[in-house]
Order: sequence, then C-alpha cells, then structure tokens
Amino acid sequence: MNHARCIIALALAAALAPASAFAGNKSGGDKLAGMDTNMDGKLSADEHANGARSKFEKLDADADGRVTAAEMDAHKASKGHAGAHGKSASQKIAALDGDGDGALTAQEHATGSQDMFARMDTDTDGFVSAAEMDAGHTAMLDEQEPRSTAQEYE
Ligand SMILES: [Ca+2]
Ligand SMILES: [Ca+2]
Ligand SMILES: [Ca+2]
Repeated sequence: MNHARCIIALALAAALAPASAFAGNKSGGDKLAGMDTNMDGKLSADEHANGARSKFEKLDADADGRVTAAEMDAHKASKGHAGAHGKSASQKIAALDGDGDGALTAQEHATGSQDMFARMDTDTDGFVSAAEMDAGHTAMLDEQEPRSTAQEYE
C-alpha cells in the first residue's frame, strides 16, 4: 500500500511540474508582439515608447491631448475588457498624473511608461523580454509587493 501511494505521489509531482510552466499563459508575449517592431522577441525602450504613444492616441478619443478616466473607461469597454480586474481608470490616471488635474497629458503618459519599462526590465539590459513583461504585469496587478528589490541603476 505504501509503495503504491509513493508511486502515485511521484506521478502527481511529475504531472504538476510542467503545468506550472503554463500558469502565466499568453499575455506577455502577445503584448510584446504588438510593439516589437523589429521582431527580435524583446522590447527596446524606443519600441515601448512608440507603443505607449500610439496607445495614448487611441485612448484620447476626442484628440484634445489629454486622456481622462472616462476616455480610458470607454476604450476599455470598446475592447470588451469592461469589468476586468485591476485598477480603475481613475486610479491608473492618479498614479501617473504629475500635475494632479485628473487627466493625463502625452508627457505624463510617456513618463509613466518609461518608469514602467524600467520596472519591468529587471535585469536592466535595456530590453523587456516576454518573461519580464509577464512578471512586471503580474506585479503591477498585485501592487502589494513593495518595489524595493532589483532596482539598481548605474
Ligand atoms: Ca481627450
Ligand atoms: Ca495631468
Ligand atoms: Ca531585460
């Protein structure tokens, strides 16, 4: 009996181990592919900045140069992400809103994107890989984690 149980435990361990590799599923690679213009499988600061700028333009529905929480919500709804987890539009804006007027300018959005890029590039090689993007987005969704580790700049 003990022997059989042992075999079952081993089989279970073997079955579970590879499954965890898929836990992070597609999102990081998909997001990256959308911005990776030279298709080298990783994102440079320039590619990320370009992606952020075109995202800002999509968000700014009335093209007045400012993205409001309403515009962010409308964009989210148009993509079918309404009610998805994570922070609300106004919380996202507040995090990046340097002058506190409740809307994001292109400059505020770009600054926030640069900061995000630096946070995601955990090995500081100047590129964000799909794995780094996955890890970064997970950390941002949680946000409980104090952001003290691996932040070394020369
Ligand atoms: Ca606007
Ligand atoms: Ca602002
Ligand atoms: Ca990196």
